[in-house]
Amino acid sequence: MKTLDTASVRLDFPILSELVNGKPVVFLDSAASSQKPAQVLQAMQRVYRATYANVHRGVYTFSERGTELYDQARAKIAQFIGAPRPETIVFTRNATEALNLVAYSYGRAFLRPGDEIVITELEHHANFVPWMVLAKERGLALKFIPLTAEGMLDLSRLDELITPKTRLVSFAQVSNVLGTIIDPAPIIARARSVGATIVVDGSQAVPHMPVNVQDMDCDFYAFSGHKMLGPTGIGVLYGKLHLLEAMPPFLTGGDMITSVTFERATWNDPPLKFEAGTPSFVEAIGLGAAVDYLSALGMDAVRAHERAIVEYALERMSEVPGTRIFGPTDPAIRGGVLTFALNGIHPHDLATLLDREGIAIRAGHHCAQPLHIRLGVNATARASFYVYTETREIDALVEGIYKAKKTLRK
Ligand code: C6P
Repeated sequence: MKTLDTASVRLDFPILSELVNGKPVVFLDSAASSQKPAQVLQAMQRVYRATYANVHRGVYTFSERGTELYDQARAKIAQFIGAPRPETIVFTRNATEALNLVAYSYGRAFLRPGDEIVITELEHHANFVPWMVLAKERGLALKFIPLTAEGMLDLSRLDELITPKTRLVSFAQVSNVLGTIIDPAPIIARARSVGATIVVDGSQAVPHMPVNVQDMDCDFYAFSGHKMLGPTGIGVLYGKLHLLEAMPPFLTGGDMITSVTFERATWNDPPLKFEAGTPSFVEAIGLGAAVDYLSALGMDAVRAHERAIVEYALERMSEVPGTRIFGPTDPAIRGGVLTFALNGIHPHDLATLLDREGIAIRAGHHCAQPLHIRLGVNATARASFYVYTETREIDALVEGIYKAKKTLRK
């Protein structure tokens, strides 16, 4: 298997040579949003500089070229996640919008009072609040697969939780807080056996490991471009074609219709049925370039690199007195995030002190408040890793933590 040469990877990321507070930046917040390689920036700049015009509208060269590049980006993304055809890829603004699209369109059309939705206790708000709102509005029950003390899903009560009343099951493939990598197979098998629709939040999976939506056999799969080296403003919803065909539109307006009279309108076929208005096509082209970049690195190599980094980080952080580390300690089932709490130091204070050293980590509830209620803490600190992360940056983090402890006399 290929391994990552981080020294040469880092040369592709201009931002990594910036200084923060006079120190070389140590960027440990890629789970929130990743940095972008020059290849992505250049692909987008090429469109703006050489062939920019709105897509799907003009019969002139710039517009036709833009449309072609947009279509190519869709095909690349389909291939990257093992989707059967480009029409199953709907471009959205981000994962949040993709999940809302399913809740608003599929949920409101096909779920009935008394039906049940099953999610898990570790969800990000993006895969929690849309189901909670839908459940309250439609008189549905919302149930949760609980966590074990180690931060895994407790599947021992799966048959009790997912029953013939369950119409939809949704879960994150990788937790943005605990790093837990969920094995989708047993949950999907149980959901299939009762005929429930399966939605997977792949926001923290697609950027970091090989994903194949057909092998997984989910019905919908959502993720964001900005966490996988792509630009902001572009996300993806994969959906099985017969479901996308059966669903009503989410947003309406230009581009998503075939004809409009004073009395009625008819809808375009998927995916355009779900892409009302001028799409973020330059961003989609940028995401296509990000997918090319990741494919050239090899997703097995990306995963192996992060596994090694997280293993090193778990080791180094467990040496720091007064540290509580959340999530599985086995790097084989852990993505590239390390969430922790330090005795007597608020995560925001720690993040502020680390910033003085040029180190960026995230502090807070990471948009997973119900999970933090389960963990019994208000806030945590989180370092997260990607293709450009080096072990010396983990060393810098640990040194920074010791310095913060000294400053705060802890
Ligand atoms: N998590 C984090 O720092 P958007 O904001 O739509 O691009 O992604 C939402 C989302 C959905 N699911 C999971 C598992 C996520 O981690 C995220 C985004 C970021 O953890 C920002 S809150």
